[in-house]
Amino acid sequence: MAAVTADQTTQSTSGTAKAAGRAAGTAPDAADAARLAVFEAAVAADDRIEPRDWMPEAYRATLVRQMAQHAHSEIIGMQPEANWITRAPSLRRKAILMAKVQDEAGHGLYLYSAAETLGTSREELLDKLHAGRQRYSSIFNYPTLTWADVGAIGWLVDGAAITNQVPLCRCSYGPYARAMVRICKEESFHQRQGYELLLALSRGTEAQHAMAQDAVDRWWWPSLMMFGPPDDASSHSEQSMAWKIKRHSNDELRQRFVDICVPQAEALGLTLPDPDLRWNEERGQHDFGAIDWTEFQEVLKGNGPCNEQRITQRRRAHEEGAWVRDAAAAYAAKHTTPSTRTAQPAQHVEETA
Ligand code: BYC
Repeated sequence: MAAVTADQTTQSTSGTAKAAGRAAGTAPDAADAARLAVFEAAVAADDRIEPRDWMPEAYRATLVRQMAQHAHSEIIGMQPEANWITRAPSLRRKAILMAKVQDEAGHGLYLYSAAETLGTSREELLDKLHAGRQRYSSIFNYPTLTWADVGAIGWLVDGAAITNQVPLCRCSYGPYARAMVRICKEESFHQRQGYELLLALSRGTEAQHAMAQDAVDRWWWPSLMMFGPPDDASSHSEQSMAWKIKRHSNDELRQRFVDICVPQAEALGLTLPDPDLRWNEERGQHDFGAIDWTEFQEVLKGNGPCNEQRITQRRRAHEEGAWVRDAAAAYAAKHTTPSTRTAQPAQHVEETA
């Protein structure tokens, strides 16, 4: 482990807690304890941990796991909606949907870049996704059967994502928190487009209303599963909350989402498919029915309706994109920046100038 040096005081989490770490002794154990104390004090003080700050390996590994899963979800999440781009019912709807799917590719890029600051490359993360060694959100293993599914994804899936992600803007790891600020702004637009699309269908013909209701019936429960297993079965929550990576538990955020959706469903003129859903005066929150956690576990094991299709398509897209990566690398090698050039041997600088 690198020693805590004066250099660390120049990092952006340079609160008093961090500065105290400079006093670390020379004995390895004492130095380790001092570094950990600095890290823990920074987290307790709501300072941001930045890439060059010392951090426990388990904190780094947890961030890589969550951020990689998040990035993978963004790019796999392009598939169900892209399925409808060519069949959007108007030019306006097509343009909106294309922009949304493109935004999701962008979110994936912000997140892979943020994960790279932890010392892991995008190639490595993609290899793990393609080999089935890292996860992506369960929600994207469900099919988009009708045009109304595009609306239900926007309203419910992006709505659930915002509920989960707004607290991540205050995540203790700086690059992840900053990426989330921009992502949440765009997700908010995505959620509104889905809501507006469903509203148009709900107020349309009887068949359109039925199509909207059917989409909500199919997406409601999987959207609740997006928040992860119940708190008593969540293996990572306690530690992630202690590190302020997560600010709320899975169940807290799920409850918040249900409470937000109930009045929105009423305004849409649609019904949430849960006979047990009702306001609980005492709790000041809605009670809702039992989630089918067996279905969730099956989807996580790869047995959801579209797991196979999604990962096959992802691997194919990666292989077909090889020429783009090669071209980008060749272009970058040709157009090195001035700072890169000074690092090259003189002969090379002359050749590329
Ligand atoms: N799906 O201990 P837990 C989007 C796994 S994309 C699959 O509670 P944690 C969008 C979990 O990984 C937005 N796996 O975990 C894009 C763990 O497995 P391992 C996606 C899940 O991390 C395109 C195990 O279950 N959002 O918005 O503390 C179009 C135990 O769980 C899921 C994010 O990724 C799941 N739903 O909490 C439209 C948000 N849930 O690793 C929209 C960032 C749990 O032990 N991520 N697992 O094998 C998080 O906030 C957290 O990682 C979670 C889970 C709340 C999801």
